[in-house]
Amino acid sequence: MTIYKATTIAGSDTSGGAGMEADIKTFQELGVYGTTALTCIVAQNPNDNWAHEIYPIETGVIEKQLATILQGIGCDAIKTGMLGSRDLVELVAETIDKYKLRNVVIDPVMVCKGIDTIMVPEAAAAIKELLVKRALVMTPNLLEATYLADMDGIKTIDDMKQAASVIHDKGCRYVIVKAGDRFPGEEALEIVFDGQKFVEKRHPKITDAYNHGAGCTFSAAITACLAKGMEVTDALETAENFIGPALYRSFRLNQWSGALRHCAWRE
Ligand code: PXL
Repeated sequence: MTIYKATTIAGSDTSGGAGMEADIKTFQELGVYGTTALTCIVAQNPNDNWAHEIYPIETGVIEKQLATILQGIGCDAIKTGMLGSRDLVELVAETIDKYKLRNVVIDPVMVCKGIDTIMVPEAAAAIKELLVKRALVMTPNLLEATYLADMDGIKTIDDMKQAASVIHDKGCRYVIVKAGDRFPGEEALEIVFDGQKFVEKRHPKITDAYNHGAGCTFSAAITACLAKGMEVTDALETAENFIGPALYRSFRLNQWSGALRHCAWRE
């Protein structure tokens, strides 16, 4: 039996809903063996309104983890999550080239829920410069897409298409711009662009869901499917079918946060 393997280069969300925890739960659910190169630890402070405190891991240690995985084990697909410095983004770019990685999913984590500004501008600039052109798939939300496409803002579907097109022109093969629940109306929207045609994906908005970790889970599901040899469009379809139930069955953790239910698709 072939065991397919997926790798995530991501931060640890101690609360368990996002980051590498979301990624390996998703890999596991989709039948793929997961490995992790940890970039930082995020602790949430219960004495300070669940404020996210980020503790970075030295780049040299991340390099060691990547050697363990890529030199020592191998992987069929790889994704990135929170990359908090230019140094680290450079390391990821070098690693993609060194190991000739093809199934590369870049989730350009630049903002966290509730914070609408780019967290680390140098890292974001490096992602735009070095990772967009190395990505098979990118999954920006509206803020990230605005930044990556050098736009002033995204307010309409046409704006989303324009952003997807600009990001594609920078070298990424498939761009998925996620509006999530940010647009008014009954539907959550994604625009997918492969350089040829725009596909509008619409899903019923899941109101009242705890969506912490949804972005990580979605890109991890795409990565798991690519690891299994699926085409991008099929991987995307499966990821959508995976995230829907996980959101519907999301649950409260405490007064500040909740989490997706990663096993909901099989219940
Ligand atoms: O959802 C963005 C995200 C990614 N990675 C880590 C996180 C978060 C948000 O909290 O903690 C490690």
